[in-house]
Amino acid sequence: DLSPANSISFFPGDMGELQVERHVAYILTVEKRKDDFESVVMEHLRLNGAYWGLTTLDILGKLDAVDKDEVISWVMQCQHESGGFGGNIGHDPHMLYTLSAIQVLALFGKLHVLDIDKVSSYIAGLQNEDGSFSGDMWGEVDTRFSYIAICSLALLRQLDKIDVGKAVKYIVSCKNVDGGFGCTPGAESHAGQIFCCVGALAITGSLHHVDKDLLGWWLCERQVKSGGLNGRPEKLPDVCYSWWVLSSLIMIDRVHWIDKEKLAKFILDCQDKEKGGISDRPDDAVDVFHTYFGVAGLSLLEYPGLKPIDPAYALPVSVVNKVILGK
Ligand code: GRG
Ligand code: ZN
Repeated sequence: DLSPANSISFFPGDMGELQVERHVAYILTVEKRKDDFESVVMEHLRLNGAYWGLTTLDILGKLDAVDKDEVISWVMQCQHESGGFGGNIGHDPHMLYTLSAIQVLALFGKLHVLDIDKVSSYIAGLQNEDGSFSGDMWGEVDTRFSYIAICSLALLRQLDKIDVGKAVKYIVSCKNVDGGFGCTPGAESHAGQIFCCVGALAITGSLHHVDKDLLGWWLCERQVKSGGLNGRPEKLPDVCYSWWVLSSLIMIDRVHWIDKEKLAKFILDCQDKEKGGISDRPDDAVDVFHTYFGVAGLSLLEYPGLKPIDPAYALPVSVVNKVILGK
């Protein structure tokens, strides 16, 4: 409920406001810069960066500030003949960038420019005998790639191209006694992998495999004194877990187990109030990645004025409704 009365009681004025205009300006300069430090470091994963930046702009209601045709033409140039996408023009294809490409095209309502059959065959071709997915032709297996395959194919309406039953079975085999999930069977629970596994199970209608109370307990214990969330026990809080942990709590219906107001304050404290952008912790350097997770986290917390984001697809609810439900 975004009605003013509700918002005011939930986000008192002394909390420090979200610097919408400054974050928009920050993202637009990062998108344009070609040769400074952050851009050089990000070169190989620019398609990921484009997804983070553009989704943030959309949540802030400012997607029309970018040249849509220019972005789409660049995205399509990142596609490899195999059907998968690389992080930039001429780079090798990988699941990570293939999802980003699909998400960016979905943001602009342009999924139809894709050869759907070719892209979905690339993704389906990376499913292994045990139901798991590799990230690319070199074979690294991780539940991140299970999520990416399932999310991508659901957005393309091509889930029937893979063995969903086996994919779910593999994810469930990565569940631990603490209720969480790791990157492979037996690997330690980590909030990032939990998002991937819970997201994939949510999209495939398989959340009954999750012990919601047990996992909800583990996830809400991620909140530390400052209000921020960490990704594992004994670790420092970081704004990105406002996405990984919070989205998971929402998907399993346990978000009321954390202090939402304290978390919102932690995120707002990580803003660079002069230059724009959000960092991992208060007073650290900002980057697009944490700007996305901060704004997306506030959207999940129903911060006033932000478009709601879907916790499973990591896209605005309006985009998911159009693509998945045709509304
Ligand atoms: C569409 C949102 C979206 C995601 C696509 C790539 C992917 C799917 C998910 C990545 C999930 C993941 C593993 C996130 C964790 C990232 C992270 C902050 C790793 C750092 O881990 P550590 O252990 O840091 O180095 P800590 O915080 O534990 O000190
Ligand atoms: Zn982080």
